[in-house]
Amino acid sequence: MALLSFERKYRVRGGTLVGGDLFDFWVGPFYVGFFGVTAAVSALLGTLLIFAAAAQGPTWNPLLISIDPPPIEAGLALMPLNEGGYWQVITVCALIAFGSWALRQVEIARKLGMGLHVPVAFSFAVFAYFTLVVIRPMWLGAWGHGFPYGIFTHLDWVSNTGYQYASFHYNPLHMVAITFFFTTCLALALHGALVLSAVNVPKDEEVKSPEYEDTFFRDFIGYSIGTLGIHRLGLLLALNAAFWSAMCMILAGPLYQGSFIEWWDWWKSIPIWS
Ligand code: UQ2
Repeated sequence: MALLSFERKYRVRGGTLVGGDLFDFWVGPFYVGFFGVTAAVSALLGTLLIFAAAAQGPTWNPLLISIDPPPIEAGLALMPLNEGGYWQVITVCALIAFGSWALRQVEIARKLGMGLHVPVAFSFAVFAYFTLVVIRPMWLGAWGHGFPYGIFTHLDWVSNTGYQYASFHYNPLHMVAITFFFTTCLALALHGALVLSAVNVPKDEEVKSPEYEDTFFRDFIGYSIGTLGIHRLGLLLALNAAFWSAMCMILAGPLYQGSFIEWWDWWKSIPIWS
């Protein structure tokens, strides 16, 4: 791929965390870096292990393939490949790949003198995955509490894990997480619509300036959060959605084992109501 004219200015040396100049180069449009190498190797190895594990199973139907964690009885032991070991090494590969991906983002941000918002944001997603497959299983004392790597089987896991606590929609932190997801959608819908309404103008017509965007919302609800503010809000909402998703799974199991419907009994029985 040809170097775009403006790319020369941005393809600058340095900013690496590891390896100095050794991996400081591009392959086509992609920056490599030390963590590009570790990401590629761990992603490739993890994918090959998924195929190897699938080959041990009874089906190649993509919907039915499942790579299961060890049985609960195995506790936190390292297991032979066919007894949950594949799941364990695939999980390690995934975490190395995700961690490398985040650190590669850090290197690119440093190279360009930008903030670390992207790697920080991505890390919240990795943290949510880490919570499900490492923190919660270790806290509960068995790798078997991790979710299986399969299309239908991970859905079964979500369903079964939910019903284990009677009704997961009564999990208060699940409520918080969902509220952040919904508000994220509201904010992105508002933002996308507002920007398009100002910028996606008919041919030969001049685009509207940000003052128009501000004015729309001042006319509409008496308040505009501003062009920078909406992005701060969006990031805050999205990070909270991921964070409270992880927290609701730490609540369910490690911190609370009963029914989430009954969890609310304290609220129904506080003296204010009687
Ligand atoms: C805004 C603004 C933008 C926006 C949006 C708003 C000019 C282009 C969408 C309006 C957003 C508000 C009032 C906050 C809504 C609050 C929640 C919790 C959804 O003012 O500045 O920039 O895109």
